[in-house]
Amino acid sequence: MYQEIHQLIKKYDKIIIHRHKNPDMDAVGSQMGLYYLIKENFKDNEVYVVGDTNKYVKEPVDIIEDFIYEGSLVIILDVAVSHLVSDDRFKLAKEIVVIDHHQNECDIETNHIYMDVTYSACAEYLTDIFRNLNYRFNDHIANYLYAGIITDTGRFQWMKDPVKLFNIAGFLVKEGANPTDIYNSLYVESLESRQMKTYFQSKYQYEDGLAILKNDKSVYEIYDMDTFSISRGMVNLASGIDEIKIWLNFTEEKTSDNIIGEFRSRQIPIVEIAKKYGGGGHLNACGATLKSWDEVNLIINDYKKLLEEYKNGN
Ligand SMILES: [Mn+2]
Repeated sequence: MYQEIHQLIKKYDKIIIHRHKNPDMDAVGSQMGLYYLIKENFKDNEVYVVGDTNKYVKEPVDIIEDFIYEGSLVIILDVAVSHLVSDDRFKLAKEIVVIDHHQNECDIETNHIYMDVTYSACAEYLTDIFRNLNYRFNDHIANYLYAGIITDTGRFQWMKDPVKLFNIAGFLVKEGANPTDIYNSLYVESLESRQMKTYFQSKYQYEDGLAILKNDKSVYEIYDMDTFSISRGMVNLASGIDEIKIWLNFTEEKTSDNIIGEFRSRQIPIVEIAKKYGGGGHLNACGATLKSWDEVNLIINDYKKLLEEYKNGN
């Protein structure tokens, strides 16, 4: 079933791996995991990793010229919407493979689309594909893929198919992933970082089952951090509260007037509202880029209505 992917990797000696902008650990873990998988199994292939960087990107990405794309295979991971792909030169490739586990429609022009929402992480999907293809793994590959899985599942809290997921995670541990080391590198934080979270936690507003955090540009005067670390990094400070069914974090970008919205819920599907505002993601974890605080208030109202419907036994 995945032979086509293998044939493509075999056919092309030049492969460029893309993933989504503002990478999370699943995007980076998938990208680097696949990079080392191809390197481990096809020593002579030219393989590149490209994209924007942040704290999750621990190894340098490749800075490549346009001509490298000539006659190349591009593999796009953890995203299937073209404007969310980091580095839009993927269009210059000879052929494109998309591997993703999100809920979105794929608008990237290619016949090689692998989208399966029954995987909780792209890294889980990749592991399954290349395990089935009998590729050789090593501990470096396994650690990257395992890190993608534990971050996208919130340490095995949000699982689409637990039996499949634990099986695949177990496979990665057998191949050399070290969960304790990964946990320590991802979740032990500085005192400053913990104190900062306390600040954001205290700024959440709670009303009628909804938690709302709004960060305008003044936040950067208090904390000099990137937008993503606040939007994605702080949204789940409101998770795990019995009365709160949906939690929303809105953060004005440092370098534009756009407002990045991150939305989460425990049970209620919330992705349709994100899509209505041009965003997307998963059923219970999604986001959208809003143009103004007025638009933010519109989306908050939509989520209030959704909660009302839910309360009335929808
Ligand atoms: Mn993912």
